[in-house]
Amino acid sequence: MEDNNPPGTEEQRSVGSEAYIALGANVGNREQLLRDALNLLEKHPEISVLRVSSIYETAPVGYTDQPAFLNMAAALRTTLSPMQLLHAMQAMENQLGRKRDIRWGPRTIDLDLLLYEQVILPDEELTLPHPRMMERAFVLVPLGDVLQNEHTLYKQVTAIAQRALQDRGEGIALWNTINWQDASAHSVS
Ligand code: A4P
Ligand code: MG
Repeated sequence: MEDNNPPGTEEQRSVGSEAYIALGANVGNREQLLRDALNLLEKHPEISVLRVSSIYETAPVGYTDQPAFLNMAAALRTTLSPMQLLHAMQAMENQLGRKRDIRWGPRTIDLDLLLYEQVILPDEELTLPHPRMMERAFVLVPLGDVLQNEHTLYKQVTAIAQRALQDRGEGIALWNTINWQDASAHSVS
């Protein structure tokens, strides 16, 4: 099979692999940081942002003495390998001012790779599926918005997400909804 599609074309939306990522921010202008991250992803010649979830405000999990997060998820199509995609995401985190100090602590922007096709990878540098995703409502609620209905995890993810949204104790509330087509058309760099 020949793979000579120039990057950034419409054709790129139908070639490459499907990946799902989680985005989180709890420092600074949280919503703008999420939008900036989406714009950086879309600008990358080997990444297309196919669908974005709503934005949710979520109570901090793990290290709880920190501000509330905004969390969302996105479905991507990419011609990068899983490791190349992780490195591209880490470069974007750095570009958006991410400093790594406290693990699970406050962050301008956190980009986690949740799923890459059906790839299973036990590497410490990149574990797929993301090792903590199924325990975290702040990941599963937005993921449920963008996961394809045919995906093997769809039923499980949306069942947990629905319960979490109904149960106020999970600390997850709808914050805003992005119209991604409009957002990308009017994006400022
Ligand atoms: N790594 C391994 N697998 C992956 C993967 N699938 N995706 C490695 C991304 N990274 C992966 O990540 C630490 C290391 O994990 C990296 O070296 C990478 O090679 P990091 O982003 O540098 O550090 P981190 O974000 O502090 O750790 P981590 O594990 O991503 O933290 P979590 O588990 O994401 O927790 N509460 C709410 N409500 N919302 C949140 O978004 N986030 C956290 C962070 C805690 N509490 C939260 C939220
Ligand atoms: Mg992370």
